[in-house]
Amino acid sequence: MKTIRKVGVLELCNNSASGLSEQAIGYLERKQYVGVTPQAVAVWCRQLGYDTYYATYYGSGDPRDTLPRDLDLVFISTYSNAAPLACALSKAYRLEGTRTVCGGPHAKSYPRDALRYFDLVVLDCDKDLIADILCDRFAPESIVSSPAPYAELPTIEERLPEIRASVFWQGHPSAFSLLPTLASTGCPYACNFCSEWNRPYRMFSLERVAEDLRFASLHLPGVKLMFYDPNFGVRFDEMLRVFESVPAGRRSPFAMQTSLTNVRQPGRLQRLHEAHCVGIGPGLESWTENYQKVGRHSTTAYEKMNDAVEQMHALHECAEYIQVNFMFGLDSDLGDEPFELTKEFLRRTPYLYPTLNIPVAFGGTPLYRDLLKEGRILKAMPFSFYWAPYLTLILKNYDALAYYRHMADLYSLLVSGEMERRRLTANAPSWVKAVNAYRHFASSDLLAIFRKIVHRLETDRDFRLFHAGQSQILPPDYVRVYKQRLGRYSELMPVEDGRPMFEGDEGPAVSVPRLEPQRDGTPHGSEPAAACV
Ligand code: B12
Ligand code: SF4
Repeated sequence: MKTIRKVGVLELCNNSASGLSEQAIGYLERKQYVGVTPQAVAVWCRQLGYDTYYATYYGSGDPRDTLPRDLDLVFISTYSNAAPLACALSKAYRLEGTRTVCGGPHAKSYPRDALRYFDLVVLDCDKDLIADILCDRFAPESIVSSPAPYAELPTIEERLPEIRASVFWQGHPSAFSLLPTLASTGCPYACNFCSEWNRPYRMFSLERVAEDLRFASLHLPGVKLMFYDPNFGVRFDEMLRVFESVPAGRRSPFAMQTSLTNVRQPGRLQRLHEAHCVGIGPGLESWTENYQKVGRHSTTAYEKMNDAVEQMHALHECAEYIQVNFMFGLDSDLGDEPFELTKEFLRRTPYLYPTLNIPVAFGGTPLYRDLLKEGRILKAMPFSFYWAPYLTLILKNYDALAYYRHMADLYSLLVSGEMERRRLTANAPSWVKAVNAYRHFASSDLLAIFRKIVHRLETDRDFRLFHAGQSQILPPDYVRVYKQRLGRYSELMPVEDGRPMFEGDEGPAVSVPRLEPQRDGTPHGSEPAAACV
């Protein structure tokens, strides 16, 4: 086997974008969808002495043109919605003799599916695991994992070349650049749809977080930090003290997602404000499901909505940007109520822009296990459709037509002149209004697709049968979208190959044990590349 010297790390932040509007969305939004782990992998490869290339792909051109062609090994990181494209790229690389490794959310959710097309699939990783991969210490076609997620992320300073190459514009930050970072992994809650449901909360070393904050404040003043922690501020006081260690006036603006339980206690929002928090993503998810993370038990859905409005008003006092996530079509949702309550919520909180999600049962979650058992996952639907506006499940209380009519109706309100006027006149800074105006444009695109799907469901029996789980034939409209998403790689990954593999894939059950440490006892990860030879 050829010794590995030249290594690529490619993160797919998008599928192939077709048409101007999709390309604009790729450039304005998906460019920002950059993960921290691919950056960490690139830093570790470099530190280990490999000739390392890192790139992100957000929709335009050929993803392989972002990296040199003569790589010995390429890591491809992907979400499930770009998995068919990732698999096609892996096929193309393998044809040219480049070894391929799949990592990221898709690899964790559906490792066996990914293994059909990659040489190795990674669940959790750390620097030692990456060193082992590069030294060829695993048998081909293995699913591999570190014992736990890495305990330290390379610092912002160490990741600066990757940060410049991804979220900056021509190497410089723009007003919209969000610098991705992380201060913890895992979460104490167990929401049934979430990949973190069984991963214990672990905070990174606070000294390293402090070092990052100091570096950003000195060398990247004013650049917004985006904390990717699944649930930021679980140990609120300890975390906030680190932010407060940077003198007021020099603190970098930051955004994060957190559960409402973390910010309900008196004084916490004020502290966040003073720490220079400018964006909060509180997970509300549902009016009908009582997720523990919301922290307050309301007896009726209406009461919960009222309480949420009050919470949003309080958050608005603290942070300029609020992004609230909802999910519609959970088993607890029934009839018009969830949609009507959301409309009222939106009218009463015009300063925020919501994300209105369609539930997806990702591999490894309790939701996936239950719906797979009940035969409620559309098995012929390729992973390219694992993202709004597509429905990959059979819902309990809505047929597809009723559901899509509700979603189209909700989106009509979201992009209506009435809501646009309210957002423009709401008390919010101009950068927030600009982001919301962009999101208005992207939502209008989604609304057009919702309406097309409603029309198909009304007029095409085969389409209805497919969504009811009574036909396994992917409708021609979806075949077309699938091919568009693969762009020039569609022939390498025909639609039959894009059919997901589910059976026996209930979670990351397979984990190949690490090979023995090196004979001299030195830990993996500390040696330069030449040590592998
Ligand atoms: C931060 C975050 C985002 C951010 C940043 C995205 C990014 N590129 O990282 C933003 C807001 C942009 C985002 C967007 C979306 N997200 Co998101 N996001 C998360 C979140 C909360 C944390 C991810 C994280 O950084 N964790 C910390 C790291 C250390 O852990 P980790 O990701 O598990 O990574 C470990 C391993 O997977 C592995 N690894 C990870 N990457 C790589 C790469 C390589 C090369 C290797 C070798 C290993 C490796 O090593 C890590 C340590 O062990 C997770 C949910 C969660 N609660 O964790 C969802 C999650 C990843 N998101 C999810 C989804 C669905 C989305 C969206 C589609 C949502 C939407 N409806 O818009 C978009 C799609 C974005 C895209 N690129 O296509 C799903 C993904 C499921 C899937 N199989 O695809 C998750 C799991 C949430 C869920 N439903 O459970 N997201
Ligand atoms: S609170 Fe958030 S991160 Fe934690 S399990 Fe629920 S959805 Fe996942």
